Amino acid sequence: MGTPSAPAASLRSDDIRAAFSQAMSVMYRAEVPQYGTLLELVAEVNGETLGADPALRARLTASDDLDRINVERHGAIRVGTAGELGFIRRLFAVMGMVPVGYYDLSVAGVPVHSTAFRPVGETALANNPFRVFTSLLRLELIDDESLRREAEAILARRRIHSPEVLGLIERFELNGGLDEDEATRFVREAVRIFQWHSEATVDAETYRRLSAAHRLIADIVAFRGPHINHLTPRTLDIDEVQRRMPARGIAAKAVIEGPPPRACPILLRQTSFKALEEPILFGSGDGKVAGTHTARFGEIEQRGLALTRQGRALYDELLAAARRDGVSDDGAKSYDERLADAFATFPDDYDTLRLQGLGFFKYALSPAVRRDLPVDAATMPIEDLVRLGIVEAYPMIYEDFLPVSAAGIFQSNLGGDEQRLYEANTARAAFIAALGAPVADEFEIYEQAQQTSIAAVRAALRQRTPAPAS
Ligand code: OOG
Ligand code: NI
Repeated sequence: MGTPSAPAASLRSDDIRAAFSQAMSVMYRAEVPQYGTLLELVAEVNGETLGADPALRARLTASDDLDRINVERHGAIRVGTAGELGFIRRLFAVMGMVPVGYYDLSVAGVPVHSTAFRPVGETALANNPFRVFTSLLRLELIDDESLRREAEAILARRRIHSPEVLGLIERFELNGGLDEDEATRFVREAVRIFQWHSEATVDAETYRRLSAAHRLIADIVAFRGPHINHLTPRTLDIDEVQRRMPARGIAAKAVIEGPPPRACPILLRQTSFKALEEPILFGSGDGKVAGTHTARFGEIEQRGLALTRQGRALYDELLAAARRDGVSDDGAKSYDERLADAFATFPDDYDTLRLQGLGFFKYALSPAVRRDLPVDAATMPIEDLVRLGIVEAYPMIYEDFLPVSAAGIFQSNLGGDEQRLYEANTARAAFIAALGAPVADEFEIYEQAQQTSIAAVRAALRQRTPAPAS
């Protein structure tokens, strides 16, 4: 095979991803107007937060994070079959989004396992960090064998994409790019895959049985495609947005998932508004019956420092301690109080977080770096350079998701305490086979970005210091 060459006016994957993210947002805003209200509220609070905190603004500017915040969001979809997941991987690859991480949600009573498709490179993330939390239904967790067979047969009959979008993916795979016209058509067809269908593909009785097995199963199996079930803008102050939601007529979930509020935010905090009950039609032809389906919602997130494995282990341990008695507010202390108590021992200043190896940082020459550097600057330990003010350390933003939080988000939108007990077997190998590619390890991605920034600092220092005499 010859060397593939991109078309003359090739659009970069980053641009296609940005256009797709924007088009999804426009579509979802039209489908779920409360999401639009949420966007307005988030923009308002972000503006106020930046205005009141010049240090935050400076830090976000220095780490390339400021520009992306207003366009930043994630979405979530749920697919039914291995073939659909493999297709979705190829679709997202066109937009520079690759699978990162494996989330087994069966341990939390949700019959899916998931990954996050997202950009990985530093420039790509700065350009547009759009991510999609993607779940695959685990039909093998349906006990009732005849229902399982039926669900399989229903899913086998559907095709979630148009021939046109498949053709464009193949073109991209062959040429390594799409021209402008192709990219426009690609975005249009890609968005269509995730649109809402108000007509179920099954009759009311089948829907009821699927739903009785698990409401998520009905949401995935009973429709023509994997509708986007939420989009999530990024806020700089999730507590404030949460406080202002009721005044805008938004019913927020009771508890914010993730770590407690902190001076130095870590990982990810999330909350959502309750899913809407939407009218749908069951059956076909003359026999259509009206009903409702509850699946789609809005969510907000606040992102903080990416933690190392060690930092993450500490997070998991403290979260488990806070949740030992559940997340309800009854008892002597509210959940928020128990959470704050549990996290009191988690260092809350960037220097300590860095010196104890709990978080990932990006290093850069200090803007105020002087000319008279120590001769051995290029080989000094990075911490010495930070201490001398030659190098600055910027917290790296967490780009991924949290399984316990994700389970909480799923549950809050299924209504009540929709939980089944599933065996905690890991189906990771099956997931990767369905995906047709390995999932990247999030910790390795952050580690590598940190190392790259250190290498760049050393290279810059070598240029500024005379070569040691030999
Ligand atoms: C995905 C829920 C997980 C998050 O932000 O943790 C999620 C879903 O409901 O399909 O989106
Ligand atoms: Ni989400």
